[in-house]
Amino acid sequence: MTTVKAGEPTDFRFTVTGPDGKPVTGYQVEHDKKLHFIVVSRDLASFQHVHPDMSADGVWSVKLTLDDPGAYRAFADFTPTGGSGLTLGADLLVAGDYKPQPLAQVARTAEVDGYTVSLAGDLVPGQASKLTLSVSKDGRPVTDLQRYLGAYGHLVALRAGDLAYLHVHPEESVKAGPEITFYAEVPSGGDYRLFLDFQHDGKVRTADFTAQAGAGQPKPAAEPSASPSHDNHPH
Ligand SMILES: [Cu+2]
Repeated sequence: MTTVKAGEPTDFRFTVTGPDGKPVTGYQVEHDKKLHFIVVSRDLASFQHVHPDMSADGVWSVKLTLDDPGAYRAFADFTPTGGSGLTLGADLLVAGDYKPQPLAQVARTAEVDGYTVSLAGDLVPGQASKLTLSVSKDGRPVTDLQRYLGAYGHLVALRAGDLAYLHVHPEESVKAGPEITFYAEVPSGGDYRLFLDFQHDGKVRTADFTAQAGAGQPKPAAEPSASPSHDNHPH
């Protein structure tokens, strides 16, 4: 268990230990990076997606500031060279007066920095569910999204309650918006938090949603299950 001081930049360091008991130093690049590091508060109100640097001996480090007291969960999402994708988690604690936020209500739109992002599609337990996020600003579709980490958007999905980390696969697109399409596989019904990173005008922004899986009508079995051309890589 790691403790961090509220509001102070911390040089956060960690290693990934391999089956041989030694720090892993070989990683495959996925979405432009060898390792993606996600930090969320346990109440799923705050979210950070950062990219630590690794030294030759396999020690990762990243400047991290956790603004508010409370419990946080960090996820390292990576693929060791020659292996398959892994997500490892660790708890971080920030001492102080903790005011947990209630889970945001289920919503189809999110506002961030003057952008409106709308969500189409439903999470369906046990199958790849197509989610389309559309970005607009001042009522106009944004059609000049910028590539960030090799794609026009990155989506992280976490299950409320146990913070299960879900792998979401982007659909390859040559169109720079307004729509960004993903396939998310949720294992169960219930509430999920979705965090979309997208870049426009040189800045990365995060739009967040609460979505409920299994809330709509069950899909008829006859519906063709399109096999998306997704890869097996995380988010
Ligand atoms: Cu990343």
